[in-house]
Amino acid sequence: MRVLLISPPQTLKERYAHNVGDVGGFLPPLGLCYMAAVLERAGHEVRIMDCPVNNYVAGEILTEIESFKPELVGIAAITSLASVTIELTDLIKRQYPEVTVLLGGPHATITADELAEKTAADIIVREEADNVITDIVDDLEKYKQIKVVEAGKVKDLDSLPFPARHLLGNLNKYSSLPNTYKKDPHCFQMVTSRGCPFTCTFCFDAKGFFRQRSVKNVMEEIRSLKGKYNIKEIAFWDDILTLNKKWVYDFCAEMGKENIVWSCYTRLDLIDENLLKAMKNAGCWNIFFGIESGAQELLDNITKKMTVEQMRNAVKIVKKAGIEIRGSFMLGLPGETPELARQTIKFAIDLDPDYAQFSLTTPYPGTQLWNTYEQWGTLDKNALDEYHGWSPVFVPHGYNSKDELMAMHKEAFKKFYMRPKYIIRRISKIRSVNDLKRNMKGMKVVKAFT
Ligand code: B12
Ligand code: SF4
Repeated sequence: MRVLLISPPQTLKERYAHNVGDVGGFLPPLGLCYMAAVLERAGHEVRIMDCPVNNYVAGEILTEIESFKPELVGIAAITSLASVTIELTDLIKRQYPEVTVLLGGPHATITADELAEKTAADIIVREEADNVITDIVDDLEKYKQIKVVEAGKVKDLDSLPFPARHLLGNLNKYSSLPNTYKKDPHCFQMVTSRGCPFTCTFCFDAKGFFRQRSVKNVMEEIRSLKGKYNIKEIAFWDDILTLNKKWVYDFCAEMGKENIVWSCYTRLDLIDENLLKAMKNAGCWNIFFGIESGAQELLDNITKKMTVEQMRNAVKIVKKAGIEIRGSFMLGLPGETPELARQTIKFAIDLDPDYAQFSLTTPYPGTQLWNTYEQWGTLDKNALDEYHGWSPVFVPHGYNSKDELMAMHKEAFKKFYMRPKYIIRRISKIRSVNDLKRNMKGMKVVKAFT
């Protein structure tokens, strides 16, 4: 069967709600690549239209449907693109009623029943579609009757083929934000695990069932990427790469042989000195940590299950290991007042990570915070297009207005990045033309947020 998978249109300006110019970069839709790989393995003909990176809008999608004549079109739905996804679905069904339209992804997972009722979509899949996609293709009529399909989670990640990156065209059009690559702006992305068992109330992935691929399977993918694309750098997109320390040691033993630099995401309570040493020796140069706040009561309100002191100590050992830190902080948290926000900003300055990101708390549908927001503040439930972490859709009771929260957001970026100490350190770390370019791009991003 011919299947077309679509990542819906979105500009960088829409994604960041700030003018980051061409610095933001686009990243590949790995979820669609996984589904495409499963379909190709079963003998189907698949195309992926990644609209954001190619600057495609609805017109190009209709032209592609006209020429490729897919029997099934799958669209990935995230919350900030809910209305775009719905409009696109209705447009395709109006023009090509014979084509089956399938929706999936985080937003479809949460609002499947509503989408089934309010849109022209034929099938909506909850959770990890690589589990069921070939069954759906084999019997479209049956699944159209079922309409909302519960895919659940893939138990054995090793059973999946490697993502079908070859369907994305020239991979050089993808590029990472300046603080997320070291050597190569076109660095590759991978996922070794899915799910996170922690309980942060704002997070879409909370209380997830953690599964991880075997080291052997991950290394096979890395070696095949090296062979095909001569890759020099990888960004691992797992929520918490270091949950299983034994796995990390085994992985580092293999990764150390590859001469590849890499970065990852994890929690500050899932690392220790020896582990970091092994990671550093195996090429890890940068870790993203969700630090969120410097006020203990705010950490408790979101059930981060970590103390401010724990974070302070953990940051020290990451620095000692010589690994760069991307610290993610949140403003507008439940229970926050401007005073507590300033405590977070001060904490960020005290910790002094290599990069700090200050995002605005966004209670995505399906999160615990979405269900309990009234206790904590006001939420604009109609502004789903702005659910991207950079707009004040949620305003805690401790603030007078959205404007006050936005002013705090600017203040955070200014206070953190406009410090002479920070600027001097960045300049002193420049070792190559590449480093210089990275820093100049970084300055542009900061400027957009201040
Ligand atoms: C990497 C990443 C990004 C990257 C790359 C996005 C891309 N091009 O794919 C970047 C940095 C660009 C990004 C941006 C954003 N992201 Co993001 N991102 C992630 C992250 C860490 C990994 C995504 C991934 O590849 N996972 C691995 C693959 C295998 O899983 P998957 O994508 O979920 O796909 C599976 C299912 O969802 C489903 N599925 C997915 N698409 C489709 C389509 C169809 C038709 C079907 C049937 C099924 C289906 O099947 C797939 C295979 O099992 C996730 C968290 C996570 N751990 O998943 C957040 C996550 C997806 N992001 C999120 C958010 C909010 C955003 C932003 C809005 C935030 C921001 N301002 O930066 C923007 C949105 C911009 C955009 N257009 O994507 C939220 C989504 C919540 C929501 N309700 O929408 C998540 C879940 C993070 C979180 N914990 O809250 N993101
Ligand atoms: S914020 Fe991070 S640690 Fe917390 S539930 Fe989400 S992925 Fe897990």
